[in-house]
Amino acid sequence: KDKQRQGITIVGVPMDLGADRRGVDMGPSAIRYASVQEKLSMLGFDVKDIGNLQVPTPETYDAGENQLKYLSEITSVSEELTQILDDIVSDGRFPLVLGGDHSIAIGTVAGVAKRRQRLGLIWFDAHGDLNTADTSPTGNIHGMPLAVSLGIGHPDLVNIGGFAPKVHPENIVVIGARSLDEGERQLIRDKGIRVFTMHDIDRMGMGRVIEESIAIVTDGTDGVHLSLDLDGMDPKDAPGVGTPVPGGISYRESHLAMEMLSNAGILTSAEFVEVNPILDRKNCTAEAAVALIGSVFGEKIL
Ligand code: 5AB
Ligand code: MN
Ligand code: MN
Ligand code: MN
Repeated sequence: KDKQRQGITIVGVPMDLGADRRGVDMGPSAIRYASVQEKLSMLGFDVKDIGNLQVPTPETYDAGENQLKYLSEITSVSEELTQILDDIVSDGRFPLVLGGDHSIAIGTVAGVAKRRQRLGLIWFDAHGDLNTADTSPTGNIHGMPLAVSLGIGHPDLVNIGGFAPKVHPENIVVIGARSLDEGERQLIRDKGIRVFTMHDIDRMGMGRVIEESIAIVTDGTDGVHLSLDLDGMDPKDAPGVGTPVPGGISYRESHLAMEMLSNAGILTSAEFVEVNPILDRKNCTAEAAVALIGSVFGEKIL
């Protein structure tokens, strides 16, 4: 297939019900303002932006149960997102989802997994996002989407799209982890999930981390989704995130990762989440996101 002619469909999900801090709902606007569509058109792709999903505003709803805040609202947005993603995939186009907090991955992953035998999943993040209502220190659903995709968590979330699980532990990698809760550590051990922590990245170098990651996510799979939480990057380079953790992936390391994934030609969908313009410096986090998106889609230095 001629990669340069592939269609990309952009969809924004201005979701902030899954996180404690307002502002991440403006992420899709900030990423658009940083010229994502222009960048992709320049690279030769047929780009279509279908706009934003309608997401309820937290002030108009009760958060509900403390350990699963906004469960019913997040469930209905996720169902809708699943359908939209399934349609984009069915049209033969590459879905590019702009967040929004990371709870949107529940719907994205469900939608891209729907018509696949087996999905590979790259989770680029400072966090594991492997909590459940029982282990979460906050009750925020953006800390749970990877667990949910594995079929672990509240049944309303786990069964979105009408099937579960969406991914198998053998085909998942987490890259950039440096803030894990005790329940998440337990789950990583129990399921044998390959987590490349910052320690591993320091020791191995990002090059080897991505080589090993590619082997894991392509082993027996028929598609690979990239779920990239901007807080995986170091807060010096990406300060506009709700849950910054020092000691992260550098600007260049993150680009190397995207460039290697692009060269391998394995990605079939991607999402960029957790950009919070309120906490940002001159939109530099959204600009970093767009630069990374460029690399994902084959932008080269030379
Ligand atoms: B993010 C924390 N583990 O569960 C929790 O930004 C943080 O999508 C979750 O990675 C961070 O609340 C979620 C403490
Ligand atoms: Mn995350
Ligand atoms: Mn995170
Ligand atoms: Mn976050």
